[in-house]
Amino acid sequence: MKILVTGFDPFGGETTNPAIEAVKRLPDKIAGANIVKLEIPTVFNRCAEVVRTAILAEQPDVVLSIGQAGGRAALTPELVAINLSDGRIPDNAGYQPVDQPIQPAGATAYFTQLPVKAMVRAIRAAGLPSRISTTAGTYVCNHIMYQVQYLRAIEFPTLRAGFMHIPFLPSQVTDKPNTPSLSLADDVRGISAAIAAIVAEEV
Ligand code: PCA
Repeated sequence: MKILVTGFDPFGGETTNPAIEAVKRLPDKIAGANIVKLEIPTVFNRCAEVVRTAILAEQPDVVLSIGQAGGRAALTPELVAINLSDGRIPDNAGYQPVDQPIQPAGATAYFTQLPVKAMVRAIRAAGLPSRISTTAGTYVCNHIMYQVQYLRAIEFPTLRAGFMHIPFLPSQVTDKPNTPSLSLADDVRGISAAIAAIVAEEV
């Protein structure tokens, strides 16, 4: 089994993104599955092409994308991606969509194929906070989750795909009062536990 794990680069004025930092530190094998790591840009009109190129090159069974959700206190596997982009801030290319469909002819929403409840259980069993999220927002993270599902619908029917948001790192909240954070080591442990749950549920 091969799992492509993607992580976004820093955005929104931050100098780091826990997503790519944690993805880079994952082991090359988790629960027997081969892990392929990919950095993707926080750019609406670019990130999906980068992932598609990697899917074509690597032929993964699963794509798990990781992004930062500043302010969240837990690792949160996302249940659903919606066909809408609405940026609170511009992306790293300066583009800020307002009320834009991602795919004008696409489905309103897609559910993930990943076992989100089992992922939450596995992360909690590793001693870390986790819950299912029912919204990935309307920024680049929802966009990539939706676009990978759309690619699955039109081009890669056997692919299973999903998304998980993770909190800020402690170094990102030194000047942000009452804002939760999680260490990089815990991010790596939590993502690894979630991946082990995905491998265990292989159909
Ligand atoms: N988080 C953003 C985009 C990139 C990232 O890591 C989001 O939640 O949409």
